[in-house]
Amino acid sequence: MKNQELAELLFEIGDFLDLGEVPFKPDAYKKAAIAIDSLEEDIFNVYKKDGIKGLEKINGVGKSIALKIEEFIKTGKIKYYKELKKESPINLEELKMVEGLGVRKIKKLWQELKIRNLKDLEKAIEDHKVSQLFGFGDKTEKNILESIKFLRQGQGRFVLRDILEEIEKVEEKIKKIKEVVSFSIAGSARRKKETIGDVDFLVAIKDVSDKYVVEKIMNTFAQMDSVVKIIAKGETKTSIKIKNNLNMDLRLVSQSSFGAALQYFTGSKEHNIALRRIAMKKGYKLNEYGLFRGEAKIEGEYEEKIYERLGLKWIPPELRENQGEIEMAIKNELPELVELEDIKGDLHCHTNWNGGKNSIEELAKEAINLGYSYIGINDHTKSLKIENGLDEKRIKEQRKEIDILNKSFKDFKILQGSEVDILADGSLDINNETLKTLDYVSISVHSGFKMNKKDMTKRVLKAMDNHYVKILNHPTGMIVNKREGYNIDIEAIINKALKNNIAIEINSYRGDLNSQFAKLAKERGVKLVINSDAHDKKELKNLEFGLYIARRAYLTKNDILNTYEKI
Ligand code: DGT
Ligand code: CA
Ligand code: CA
Ligand code: ZN
Repeated sequence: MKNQELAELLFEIGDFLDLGEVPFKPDAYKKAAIAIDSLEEDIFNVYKKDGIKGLEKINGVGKSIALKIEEFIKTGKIKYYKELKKESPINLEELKMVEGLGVRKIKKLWQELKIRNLKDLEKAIEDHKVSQLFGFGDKTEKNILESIKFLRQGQGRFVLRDILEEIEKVEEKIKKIKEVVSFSIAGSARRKKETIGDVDFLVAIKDVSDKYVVEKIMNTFAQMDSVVKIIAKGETKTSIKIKNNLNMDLRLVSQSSFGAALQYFTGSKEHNIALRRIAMKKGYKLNEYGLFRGEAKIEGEYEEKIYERLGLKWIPPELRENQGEIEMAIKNELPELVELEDIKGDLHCHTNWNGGKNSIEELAKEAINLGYSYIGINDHTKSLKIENGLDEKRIKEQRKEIDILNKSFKDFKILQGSEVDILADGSLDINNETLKTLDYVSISVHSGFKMNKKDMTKRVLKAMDNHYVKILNHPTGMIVNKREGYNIDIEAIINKALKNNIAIEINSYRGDLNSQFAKLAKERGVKLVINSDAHDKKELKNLEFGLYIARRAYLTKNDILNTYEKI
């Protein structure tokens, strides 16, 4: 279904028009985009059934937008979008990545200071021009600068969630070729790192001297619709660039070397170096073609056997960072990492009682589809006004709805939690009398990010002393590749969690906690909980990304609160 892709495109057209001088029009595009994004039916079907007339029935879609949708359905593109992008002096894509910069602010920056891109913006901040603009101020200028610094650090790296769809498209295309014997994702994407530099694919055919087959595979890869540039095309490796500047490498080997190549190209480099050293000590040579003794190849086809020959248990890719996994594998002490099937429920999702899209019932049904035993409704509380947070009275009303719904389920339960706001002084914005009625209480910081470390730590520690608290949500405030966390003494938080028996969240959307802190928490004996933070039932499945963080943190089933039947 391409609804989302189309919606994004229309929304961006709206953004470009916003920058220009045409009133009313941008709203039309955005309205249409929102309607298409929430359409249950595949837009292709709508068109197939009733053509343009069917499209025009969608909220916000008039004749001119309907024609553009038709073009998208027929060609996968909208020319008008390309034109706008080309004509616009402003690099909207780049500027929108800056936290806190919306189209309105970007327009002002252009009109007043002729800022076209990040570089211009940096320069203007250096000259303290931005803070003088109406609606900006010193604080905004400082925040923008910090965000730019953060962007620069992570520049060129991608969040796995954002590129997964593109990865799967390649996988589908290549696997379809009948001569392909083995296929795997390799590199950091196989290790499920939080951010990915480029995506590596490994393909094996029976024999790489078969030039015809080699050519066929490399062509298929290089000629995919999404390719914007072929960086290099050879017989063993082809590199391409797709949209958003994401690079992909495909390497082709003979099946007899597939295991060795997979080991090598999965990395990490540090892990490989340590492994090669072990091989050398044992009198072997290890490279991407195989494990050799002298000239004789001893293993090559199976990755697991290569580890075995070196005296090691097979190591899950997520652990391959040379952070102690090799020593553990030698001693046969590798942990049995938590699996998706171990997860019994999600304890952080939002309904349409506040900023979420779906009803409680819709979320519950989706959770049942995913095989969960429970779902925890974790709506915001009253201080978070933009999310229409719940006050005591609405929490009570919501309880009634949940109680009624629960009567209709067998072997499944909706839990009423609440994502209670931690106020600046560390108190909670919901009274204890109400907290007592909830099935569990989660707490989080959603404001005052700029506090100093001492005050922020004190604030959260105080909140954790409320004895109804069960879970601390997204404890550092970071959003992977987007926002740095606030200043907080995470060790002090972990110690308090241990003392008060509070679980700490790995938030799948934000990537907070990250794997390093999660590992530390486990080592101290603190339980973690992996949540999706879904605002839409479709996002429940994003819990998988939190699971990867947990696995990279060496966590097992027992370390995770929501692997238990009862929390
Ligand atoms: P990335 O792309 O920055 O997220 O990280 P990786 O790990 O995917 O790195 P990449 O794409 O440069 O290379 C893929 C794998 O190939 C890497 O994990 C290990 C292997 N590799 C690449 N270059 C070297 C090298 O110079 N020495 C060794 N031992 N392995 C290498
Ligand atoms: Ca890579
Ligand atoms: Ca690569
Ligand atoms: Zn939330």
